[in-house]
Amino acid sequence: MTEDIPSDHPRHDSLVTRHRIEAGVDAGITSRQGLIAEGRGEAFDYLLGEETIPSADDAERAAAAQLLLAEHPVLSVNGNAAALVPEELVELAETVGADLEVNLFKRTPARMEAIADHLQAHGAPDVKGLDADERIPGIDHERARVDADGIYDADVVLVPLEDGDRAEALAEMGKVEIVIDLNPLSRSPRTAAIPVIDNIIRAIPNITAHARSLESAERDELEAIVADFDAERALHEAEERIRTGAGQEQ
Ligand code: PTJ
Repeated sequence: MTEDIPSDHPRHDSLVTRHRIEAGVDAGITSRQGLIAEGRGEAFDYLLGEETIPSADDAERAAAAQLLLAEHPVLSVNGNAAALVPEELVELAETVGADLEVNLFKRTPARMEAIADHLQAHGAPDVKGLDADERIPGIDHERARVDADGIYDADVVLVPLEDGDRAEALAEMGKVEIVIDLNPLSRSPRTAAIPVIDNIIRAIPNITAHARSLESAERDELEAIVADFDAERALHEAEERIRTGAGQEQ
């Protein structure tokens, strides 16, 4: 179905996203709440002009540098991320040497299995999250359950479309968080070291592209990219774009 949408259609990304989420719900990957989250995301994306704004591109480059610097990076995957960008997540994990771990807000064994199988069908050699032999302290909920040798052990975690409580708890654990979220006012990107205010369907391939171009960079160059990134400014510029449309072609 998504193949039928011409790439120059003015609402291309939005329509692709919507169709993938619908298919994710039908396949038992995405929760029904995921449909609501998608609607919320679409509204913000519309206001952002459905494009990667310059400050989001900077954030995506900083995210790539941070993932390359990490000792143990982990990409956290929920039902929306799995439906929207399974192959792209596998490619990013491979490019930066990260683990993929399924972590769900609405955790059920059936969804955990379906998402792990879906990622494996898209080329993931190994998917974490099913052991769930550790807990994130400070969260009294199923989404606290993580793998001891996955998110629990990670120094850098990429968390797309996250809820604020878990984002805060991961930050409390001292993890460097990269959060992808279209809403710059949401608590999770505000907690992140690197907030990426962009649609996940554009953000993940762009982080991978940056990581590929930085693959042979020295550590001090990568460290400088991360140090130069200004999270407050990135949030502010996204909010400005949403409120005023500044920078958008009319
Ligand atoms: O699969 P589960 O059970 O782990 O549940 C996942 C969802 C996303 C349903 C759950 O975490 C949830 O309810 O999230 P929220 O609180 O609705 O937050 C989702 C955030 O993601 C909102 O701020 C949306 O604006 C944003 N968002 C939605 N679609 C996209 C997005 N951000 C980036 N790209 C998108 N395509």
